[in-house]
Amino acid sequence: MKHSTLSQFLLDQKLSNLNIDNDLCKLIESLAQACVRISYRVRQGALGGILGSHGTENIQGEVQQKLDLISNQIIVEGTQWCGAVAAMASEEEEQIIPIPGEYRRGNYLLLFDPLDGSSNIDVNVSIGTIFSVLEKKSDHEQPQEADFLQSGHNQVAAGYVVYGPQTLLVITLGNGVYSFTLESNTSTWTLTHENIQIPETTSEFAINMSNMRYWHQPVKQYIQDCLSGVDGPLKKNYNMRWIASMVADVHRIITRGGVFMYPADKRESVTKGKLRLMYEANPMGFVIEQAGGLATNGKNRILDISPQQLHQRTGVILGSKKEVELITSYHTS
Ligand code: P6P
Repeated sequence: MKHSTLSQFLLDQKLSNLNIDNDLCKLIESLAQACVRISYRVRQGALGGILGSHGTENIQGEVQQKLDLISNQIIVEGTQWCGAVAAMASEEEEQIIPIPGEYRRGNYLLLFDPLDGSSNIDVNVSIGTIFSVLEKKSDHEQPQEADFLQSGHNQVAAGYVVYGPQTLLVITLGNGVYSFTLESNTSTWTLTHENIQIPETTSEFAINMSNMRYWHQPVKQYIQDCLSGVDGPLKKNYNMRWIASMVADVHRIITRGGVFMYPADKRESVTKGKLRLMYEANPMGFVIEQAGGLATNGKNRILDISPQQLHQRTGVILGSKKEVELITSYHTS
């Protein structure tokens, strides 16, 4: 594999795929450079005054960390000028974000969770940025929220950046999943993994076990069967991981297999799930499917969910194809 840069990769993708135009390449490149700046701020930690709470709440009623808002601003300011975006939507802002009048508007809608895993910021555990790109289908000069409410199978690009021991950009443009490693001294994204494929089977699940008393029966039964090990109905011993940063858990899964589960449960605030459909479940679902895995809400394909609200939540079960199929069988039997 020739170690090409993100720019060379995007040019190759554009030359080999008519659906990929200059504007999409410009959007991805400006977003990737914004994430270089986020990576720098993340690594500053206490030296950069970025730790701790901002003292405000987002639309979800969650306390916003300083780095949530810093990252949000970096992405907005880092992409609004590129001429490819019609409007944006962020986990951190209730309303859609228009493009200021001085910039050319393009036809792409950018949705993002600027910093996922905020509870891990102050304890130096991997966090990430998640992004999704749709095309504006209407002829609205100024996009409206309704323009964003498209099913995940309409995405033209999606991916994430994980700020961990390495800073990695993982992206799909609908033709496979590719990973780039940031060379921070030169701010260069270098292609280091191509056509990533998730192992179809696994013996590793990721779920927050402290919520067990709230789970519906299918999830409870599946986890109990996993814990029964080689003497139980699944006839193998399972391992468990839970990082509480979806980006880090998903990256482990596309690297070595596994399943990630944040199901809807009996808590009033989680009856529809905890994770957000438009800028967490949909982009991760696109990446997972492009890498040969499956992504459901327990019963239905995530990418086929028809969104009703910008910040709506969904249950998420995603990862190794055969294990997600097994978990689905617990929900449909
Ligand atoms: P819990 C982070 O806040 C997040 O949105 C995901 O990244 C993560 O998987 C999940 O929530 C963790 O939730 O309830 O275990 O803290």
